[in-house]
Amino acid sequence: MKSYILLFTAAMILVCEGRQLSRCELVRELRKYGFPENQMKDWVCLVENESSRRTDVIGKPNRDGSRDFGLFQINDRYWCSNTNAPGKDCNVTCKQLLSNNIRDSAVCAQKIYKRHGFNSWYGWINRCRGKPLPDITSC
Ligand SMILES: *[C@@H]1O[C@H](CO)[C@@H](O)[C@H](O)[C@H]1NC(C)=O
Ligand SMILES: CC(=O)N[C@H]1CO[C@H](CO)[C@@H](O)[C@@H]1O
Repeated sequence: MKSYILLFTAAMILVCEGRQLSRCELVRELRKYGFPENQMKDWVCLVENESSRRTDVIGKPNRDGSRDFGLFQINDRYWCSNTNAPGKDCNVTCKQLLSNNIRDSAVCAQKIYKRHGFNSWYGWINRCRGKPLPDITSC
């Protein structure tokens, strides 16, 4: 019983460590890392649908067994390394992409965008492309 309580406590601490940004906090963070204003609503929509603006989300395994990490749900097949050493195309560990400091995630997302555009993200294709985008006028 005791060990269950310990496990539960540990799990809660892990759950609570992550941070859910408000929509305007997200906009502020994205501005800080130089995301262009004319793409802002698309990025907000993308992040809302990929991670609900939570920094610490690890997605369910994809069909090919790969997983998606963090705010932008970045894939470990090509972009981040699941070892302790930074690697793959963004030269980061996947764990770094779960940090409350979104710097590494932001830089990596911009790299992905540069290469493939928003079409890299199913969350964007399915829920944002050609659809009404989130209102950020008050941010
Ligand atoms: C990857 O990042 C590490 C530091 O995290 C750095 O030492 C290394 O030079 C980088 N490698 C490349 C190819 O940029
Ligand atoms: C699941 C999810 O987060 N869906 C969101 C996708 O984006 C639209 C527009 O911002 C939201 O309204 C949905 O809630």
